[in-house]
Amino acid sequence: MAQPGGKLVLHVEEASLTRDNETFGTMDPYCQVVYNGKKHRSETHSDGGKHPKWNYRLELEVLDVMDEITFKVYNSNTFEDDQIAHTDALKIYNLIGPNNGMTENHHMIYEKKNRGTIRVRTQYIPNAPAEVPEDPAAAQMLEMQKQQMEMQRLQL
Ligand SMILES: [Ca+2]
Repeated sequence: MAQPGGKLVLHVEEASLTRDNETFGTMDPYCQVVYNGKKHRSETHSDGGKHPKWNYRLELEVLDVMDEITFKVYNSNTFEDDQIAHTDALKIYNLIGPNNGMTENHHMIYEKKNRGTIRVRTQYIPNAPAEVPEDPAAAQMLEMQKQQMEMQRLQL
């Protein structure tokens, strides 16, 4: 059976990083969320350093909970934004768990090494399955049965 999809509410709360790619001063991290080829980005936490907080809220229309989503953290620079770390491609299912929502720290990596974690809170609202179209013939049959029962009741 096809998944009906749903709405995913993401809160990218914060990260705890073990990698610092800023030569001078303190990193200004932001988070980029990549889902189905689309990129979404949080505000930049200026001087967030290795412990940026965003509380970035994002709503996504999910087609299938087996779809993949990736979180990437960049250092906002004057000339070119440098990636600090990223998660593996996670399935939406891994973010929401069995109860349609949870809070979890997901591992971040860079060049195959662990570089900390990113904390994501989720709520998932599955779409209702498509309504079965009402069958006019069945409705008419039910109405006739009701009328027959009513007539029988009156005859008793
Ligand atoms: Ca800075």
